[in-house]
Parts: sequence; C-alpha cells; structure tokens
Amino acid sequence: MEIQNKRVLVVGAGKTGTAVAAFLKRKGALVTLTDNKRREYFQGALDVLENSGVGLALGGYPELEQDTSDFLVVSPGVPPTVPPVASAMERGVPVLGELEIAYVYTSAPLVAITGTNGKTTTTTLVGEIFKGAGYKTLVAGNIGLPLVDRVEEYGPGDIIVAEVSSFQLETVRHFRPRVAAVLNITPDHLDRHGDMEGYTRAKSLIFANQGSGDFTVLNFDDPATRNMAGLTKGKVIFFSRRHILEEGAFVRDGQIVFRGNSCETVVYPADKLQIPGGHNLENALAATACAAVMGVTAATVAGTLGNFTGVAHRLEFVAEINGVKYVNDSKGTNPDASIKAVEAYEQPLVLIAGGRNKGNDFSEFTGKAAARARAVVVLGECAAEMADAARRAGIKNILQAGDFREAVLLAHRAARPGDVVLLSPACASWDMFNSYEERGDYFKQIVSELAGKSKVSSQ
Ligand code: UMA
Repeated sequence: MEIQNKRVLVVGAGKTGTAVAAFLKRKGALVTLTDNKRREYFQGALDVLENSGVGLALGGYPELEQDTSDFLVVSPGVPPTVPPVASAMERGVPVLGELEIAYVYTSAPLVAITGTNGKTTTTTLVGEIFKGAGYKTLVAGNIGLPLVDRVEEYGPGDIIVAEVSSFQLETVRHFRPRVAAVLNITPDHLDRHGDMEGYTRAKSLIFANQGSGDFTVLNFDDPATRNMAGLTKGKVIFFSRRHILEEGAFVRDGQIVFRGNSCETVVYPADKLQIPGGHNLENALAATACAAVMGVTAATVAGTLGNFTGVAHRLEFVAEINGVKYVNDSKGTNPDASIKAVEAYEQPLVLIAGGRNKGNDFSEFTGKAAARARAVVVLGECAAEMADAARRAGIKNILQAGDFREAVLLAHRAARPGDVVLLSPACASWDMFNSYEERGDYFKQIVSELAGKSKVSSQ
C-alpha cells in the first residue's frame, strides 16, 4: 500500500481515528483528522497529533468541494452515510477501515473472531491459550486496542488474536485471517446494517478472502453461522455444544473434545469451566477449535480453560452486600447478550436494563427475565419501551430511574438477601456514556460505595 505523501482523510477522532492518524502520519501520509464533535470536547487530547502535523477539522467535516483525498479511513462507529464518506464512495475514492490498514502491515498469523455475542470473552480466552503455549501474542481490535498501534511489533513466529466487529468488517478489502471464527449471529446493529441480511453479509466478510490453508470456525448450533459453511473457501471447522461432530470441537459425556485429522483428543470437563452459562461453553468450544487448528496441544488448551475466569463487564461479579450479589454485565448491549446473562442465574434477579436501543425488540428478553425478575429498573432513552415490554411479559415491579445512579440505588433497595442485582441493559450505553466500559465502571463505583456504607453501618 502506497502511503508516502498520500492525502488521507480520517473520519472519527476516537480510539481508532487517533491511532490510525498517528500511524499514517508516521508512514509519511498527509493526514487530516475530522470529527463532528467540536474541539472543546477533546480537551487537548488531539494536541500531540496536531503538533506532529496532522490537520484537524473538528465540529463538522471539511467542505466536500475541497476534498482532494486519495483515500479515506473511516472509524467503525461512523456510518457510510455521513457526507464525506458517502461522497467519497460516489466519486470512487477508496474508503478503508483501520482493520484493513493494520492487515496490510501484519506479518504474524491472524486469528480473527466475530459474532454477535461472546467475541470479547472468546478473543481474550484464545489470546490466553496462545500465551500459555509460549507465543508472543497480541490481543487487539474491537476489544479496545486498535491493531495499528501494535501490529508491526509482531512477526511470522508470533500470533495476533483480533476481535472484529461488523462495523470494522464493512470496509475490508484484502483482510485474510489464517483462522476466522463466527460465534453466532442474532439481531444487533440493525439500525446500521438495515436488516439481518445486511448484518450477516458484513459478518461474512471475515472469511471473504480466505483460501485453502485457512480455517473458518463456525457454530454448528446456530443456523445463521452453520449456513456460512458453503460461502467460505477456508476449511470449515464446526463447534457444537449440542451435537457430536465428525470433525471439530464438541461435548461428549460432559467432556470438551476436539476431533481433527482423524484424531480425537479429550480436552477438558465442561462442568469445570469457571465462566458460567451455556453460552460460555460455546465460547470455550470456539476457542478450543481456534487453538487446535493452529497446533496448540490439548494439555495447553486445558490448562488455560481451567484458569480462565472471564472478562470485565461480562457477568463480572462485583460485590456481595447483605446477601445480595451485584453483577456487572454492562457488555450486554443487545437483547440476545442480556438473555444469556439472565439465563446464567437461578436466583431471583433485580435487573437494570435500558439505554440506547439499536433497533431491537425487547419482548423475548423481558419474557425470559419475567421468570426470574423480582424487579426491573428501566432507564435511558428507551426506558418507556423497556417498561412496556416488561409489563407485557407480566413483570409487576417495574421501577423507572431518572439517571444511572438512581437506577443502581433503586435496585439496591428492591433486592432481598439471596438475590442478584444484574446490570445487563440489552442496549448500547451511548445515550448516557461514551462506552459500555464507562457504564460498567460507574456501576462498580456505585456498588463499592454501597458496600463501604453497609460495612460502616454494620460496625
Ligand atoms: N463520529 C463522527 N461522526 C459520526 C459518528 C462518530 O465524527 O457520524 C466520531 C465521534 O464523535 C467520536 C468518534 O467518531 O469522536 C468515535 O469513533 P468510533 O465510534 O468508531 O469509536 P472508537 O473510539 O474509534 O472505537 C472503535 C469501536 N467503536 C465502535 O465500533 C462504535 C470500539 O468498539 C473499539 O474498541 C475501538 O474502535 C478499537 O478498535 C466498541 C464497540 O462498541 C467496544 N463496538 C461495537 C460492539 O462491540 O458492538 C461494534
């Protein structure tokens, strides 16, 4: 890729845009970074870039008539409909993403993981397995670290494990991971992709450039991903928690088993996993498949599966206060993820849900929650919609919160010893926070305050 002296417009000055602008600048490009937020919003965070010679166009995009960019790099959260991107596409100016730029500079084998839910857990787990196997391993991508930041530090003998989102995949051209895993596909981001067909099409770009010698790891139990088997040129490796497979990762007699190249290995007892719920068993099976096809031994995989306790913001235990457990599942940003969270517990739940709806229907989520919910605290932009769905599901105790802190306090008051207070919003955080991490961290902060107060009052 010729970058020296190319004029590049980078759209979006978040994590991706700032990383890619710095990277392209280092490679000798003439970079302009644009964002619809005003300069004050960034509070000096872009000063270093500006001082290095990156041009800034903030509080709106540069005038289209003056745009002479050779190509655009668009951040994942920026839809292709925004003026500079739509106009570039119309004029035939290449529109790339950070994932594509990073790929061009990657010399390490790449394991890429996508899916509606479980991406972060599986990516982290796969990263841990490779580290356990002695590889120098980079874990990056949608998980929070732009690949361009670190990709050049890894060579052919190392491994890069990347979480990739449908937003990132929309702009790939040559991206070709050695292993591409699609964990599951359920409705999410339909406001961006239009419908399930568009969303599935974006996800399937993860294996679009694969060939023989590459592996496509697919969930056999999910019809949407099972049907992708006919679309890839990579070797299909299925995983399943419901069926015994001729090849792939599956469960037999309570044991995770991997079968490949006519050879079968018993890997680890499913009930000894420390990450709760059936969905996490699927994540463990997917991780086993990704590692096994790359030659990692069953003993190494088993060692990591046994020690892995999960990731922050995903069914993360925070504290127990007066017999009530507080669990942070801020990463439940769509109904399907939050259904899995609700199903992971047998205790009565006080559920905190709501935020920005990404085009989803909440009926199934509130229907599943109804069986366990002592109360549901609704909040955020779609509070009324969530409350309505909860009412229709037969939930009697619905509490409306004016803000996030009030939501946690209402849940705290409603809970009885033995209950679980579960933050699993089924919605994006973007109406109240910059990210689900910020939302989860704030939840943990409020819970810690409550735990502190309860200690003082019991002394
Ligand atoms: N912006 C515009 N115009 C727009 C929209 C946004 O200028 O029309 C600007 C915003 O003002 C903001 C910047 O773009 O300053 C934000 O860009 P971004 O939304 O692409 O966010 P980044 O900070 O670059 O973070 C992105 C991913 N965010 C999204 O895809 C929304 C992060 O995934 C990822 O960790 C990071 O790149 C590093 O790779 C987060 C996410 O929510 C976790 N992902 C979604 C998900 O997992 O469901 C896809």
